[in-house]
Amino acid sequence: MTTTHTYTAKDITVLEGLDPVRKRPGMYIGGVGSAGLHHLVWEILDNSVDEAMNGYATEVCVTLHRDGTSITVSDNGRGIPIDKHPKLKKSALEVILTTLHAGGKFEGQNYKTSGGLHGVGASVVNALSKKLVAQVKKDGHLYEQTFKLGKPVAPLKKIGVARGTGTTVYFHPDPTIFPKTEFNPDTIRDRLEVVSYIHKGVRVIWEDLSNRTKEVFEHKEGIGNYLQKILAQRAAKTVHDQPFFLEKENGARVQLILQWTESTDEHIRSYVNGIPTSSGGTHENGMRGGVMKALRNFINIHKLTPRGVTLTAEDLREGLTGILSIFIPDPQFQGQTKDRLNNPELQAQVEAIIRPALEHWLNANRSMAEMIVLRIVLSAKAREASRAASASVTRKSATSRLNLPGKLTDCASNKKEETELFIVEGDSAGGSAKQGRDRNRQAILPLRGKVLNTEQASLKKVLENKEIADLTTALGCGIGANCNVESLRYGKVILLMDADYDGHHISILLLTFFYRHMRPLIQAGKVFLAQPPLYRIDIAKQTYWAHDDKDRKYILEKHGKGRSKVDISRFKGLGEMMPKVLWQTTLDPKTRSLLRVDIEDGLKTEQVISSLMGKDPHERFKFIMERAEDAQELDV
Ligand code: 1YM
Repeated sequence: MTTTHTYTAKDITVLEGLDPVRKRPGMYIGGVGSAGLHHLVWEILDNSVDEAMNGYATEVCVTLHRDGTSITVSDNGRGIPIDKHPKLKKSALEVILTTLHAGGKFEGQNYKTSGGLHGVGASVVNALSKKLVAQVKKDGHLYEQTFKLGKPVAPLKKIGVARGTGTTVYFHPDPTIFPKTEFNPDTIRDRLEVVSYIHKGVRVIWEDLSNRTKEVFEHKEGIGNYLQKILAQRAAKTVHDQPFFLEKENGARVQLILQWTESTDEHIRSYVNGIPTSSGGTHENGMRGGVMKALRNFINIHKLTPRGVTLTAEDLREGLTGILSIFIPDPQFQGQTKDRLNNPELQAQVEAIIRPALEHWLNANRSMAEMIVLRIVLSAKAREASRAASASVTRKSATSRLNLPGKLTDCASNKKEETELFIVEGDSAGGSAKQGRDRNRQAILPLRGKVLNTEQASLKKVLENKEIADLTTALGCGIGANCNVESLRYGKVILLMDADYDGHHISILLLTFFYRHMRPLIQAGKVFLAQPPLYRIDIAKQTYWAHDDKDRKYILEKHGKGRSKVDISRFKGLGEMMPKVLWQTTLDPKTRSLLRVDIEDGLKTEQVISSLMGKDPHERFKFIMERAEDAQELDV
């Protein structure tokens, strides 16, 4: 990986100045929203990490300053070159920071795996910063140069003596470019932690002066330590002693660790140049292909398939937990949040690395391989049993209205798109909703009591639960692998729960169910939350509705000041509300507001659901304690 090529100023290729970056920042950093702002940090961080990967730096340090809007990144590498460029009569450092696409690193001689969306480096950060200060320690001296909006304030100066070598870059993004210049400490912290797992042995120091916290990440075992952490978080029991580990370089640098567990889902985290690819992409497909082929081959050669069972790809992947990290020179990201890799050549390349390595490992570790095969066969058997059960639920719901649950009050319209199913809690809320609704377009399904926490139950148990079975029948779209949005019987599915903590709890249980077993409905934007009021506020002769305490405060401040007659009543539950009021405030499509349920960040959603709803109480406790400060008023 390390090359012996040494850099001199003449190696820099000069393309153009920085005006285009300030004119069209989105072209270089993807946008000027939060992702674009953080992209600046990743660009500078990448240079430090590259220096560490090339074997010249051992430590990378990131500091968020007290104002929360400026950052310092430093490393103890060789220091950005400072010799004078022969033609330009400027220091190499100045050329690197003031010219677009400048840098020996892009010429393919050195190892550069730019993690950026566009990999354009430090000059883009400089162009978009109100102020940037670069310091280099080299040959016993400390050098410094300051820039404003990408332009040098003065030439590079020797400002003192220094021990060791290294580079430090301080920058403050330009508020005329970025509407919001506050960095998110959690985003940076999480990224740094991942960097420390992917680059084993590099010490990554994170200092957040805005919250006065400091953390040091250093993992001798790299992604091996990362896997241990994920397994512990998910409280997943492993089915073989040692994980499969691979590290290889052939065009792409690939690191992979795999462990089959007793969990029922697959959990793969993948990264390209240290950037999480939550929606997968060609590298993940290549990995799955390689794993599938290696396993199938092993099973066939050793004649391990039991009679009467066919193994599907899902069986081979059930319970599989792992981390895939690759480094490639020119990543192409796709999707709204740019979290899917789209380089077509990667699929075959990754597959070709993983397949023979895994096959070899399976053959060399026969007892572990047999445990994995046993796990796969078990999954196939469980799948066949639960498919029979879920097919019967789906069949029942698909056949006709005759099988619909008795407590469903259906709507009259046959035009699916205009219809809505309201899921409410309890018969009394169901009664109000039934009377208040638009009979033609709105159907009501009351559920009784707390819904099963589907995160902690097997699919078989989920299917046996009466409330869930009724809901599945009413929706008609099937469940799990059989879920099909086309057969959903309504245009919208709306959760209508009391505006209190119990109501929120039931909403969360239902959302967990939709997320785990009917995710296509969420992905198709069919699931909504209604927003019933919690308070009625009468001021003079005017009535206002407040969804929560914040709303109430706002209304009182805006309309209640100086009024003598202010009357506030709190609804105990939807059942207490007059049907007409429920219609006006919550059901009437002309006046209500609905929240659409969306999966913004797949990985975060997965983490939150498994830690909050899963089996490990410690994770739940940690999550709550970390957010305890945010919870001001608890409704108990
Ligand atoms: C806080 C950010 O930029 N570190 C850094 C950058 C470079 C080097 C060392 C470096 C690279 C090479 C030779 C080489 C860069 N060099 C270039 C360019 N930290 C940070 N540390 N000597 C030093 O790749 O050959 C661009 S960045 F263009 F000079 F090669």
